Amino acid sequence: MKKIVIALVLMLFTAMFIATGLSEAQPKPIVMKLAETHPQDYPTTKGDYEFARLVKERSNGRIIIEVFHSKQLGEERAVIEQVQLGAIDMTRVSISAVSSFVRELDAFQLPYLYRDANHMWKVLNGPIGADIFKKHEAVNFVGVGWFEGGSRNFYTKKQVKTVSDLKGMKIRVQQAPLMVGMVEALGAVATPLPYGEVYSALQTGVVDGAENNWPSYLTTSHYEVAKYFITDEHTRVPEITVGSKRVFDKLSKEDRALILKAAQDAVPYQIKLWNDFEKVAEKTVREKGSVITEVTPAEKQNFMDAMKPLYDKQPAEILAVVKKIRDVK
Ligand code: GTR
Repeated sequence: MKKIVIALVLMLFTAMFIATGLSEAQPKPIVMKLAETHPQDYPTTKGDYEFARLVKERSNGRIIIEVFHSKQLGEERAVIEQVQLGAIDMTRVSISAVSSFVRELDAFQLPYLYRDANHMWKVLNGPIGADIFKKHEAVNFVGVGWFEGGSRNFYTKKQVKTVSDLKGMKIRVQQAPLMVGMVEALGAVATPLPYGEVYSALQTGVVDGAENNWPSYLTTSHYEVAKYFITDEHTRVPEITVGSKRVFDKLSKEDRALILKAAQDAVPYQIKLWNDFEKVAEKTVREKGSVITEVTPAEKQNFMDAMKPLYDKQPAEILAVVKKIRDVK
């Protein structure tokens, strides 16, 4: 009996020894955390998962991207600060949120800038997009990839039919100086707030309205507390994935290239999901009782005219990029 026990113990030790040897032979995977504000089934989150899938597949499981959706790692601004420090590896956010850190991004989010989504994608995928990614490095970020974010519209507790109806209204904006300026140009009172605080701010009347795309208007349930939506389409704000330069600098050149290419290759899938969900979101909020004011071309022109002074306030460097963007045909 004693001999059997000794033999078993010896076998156990041998097995443990072999297992340790094996795990030493196989290097631990590189695990990267990616923070996302939206829920698990939102088009940007699904785009994050596709990006992660491509990275895992192409690196044969050596690089794992873990997606933390639904603000599990915090609100966008706080998360971006953590990415800058290297405590979080990557985040998918709106460029508005990053624009307080990379001011040159203002050139990409001015109202009525792009002719349409195709124009925006040509800009982002071309040299102007590559250039702004490079600018991120000066403040310890890496521009990883772009995603589609549609266009943004105002929605309010009281019906807005014309741009002048917005005068004096308290409107929630993202925590970005340009967005504050944009709403102020309309004679409204800009209230910058984190995304997660907007529902209760609308509900309690801290703000009279907000602005966003159809998918966000639905998934945040803002339509429950601000049922008037006007299709003014004032901005087209790209979504971006930013990485931490501190983290990316530790990767090999090959791994870095693999990650950036995977981010790019996840885009067509995300755009398709976006376009489909945008329609579903619009239909759903209409069914739930939102009152949609379609702007006439003449009224849209009034919105454009009201926001023009914002361009005049931009520094020359921003206006130079705006010109380049407009020249992209
Ligand atoms: C959404 C965007 C989010 C967040 C949000 C906001 O459209 O996808 O990343 O920036 O807007 O308004 O805060």
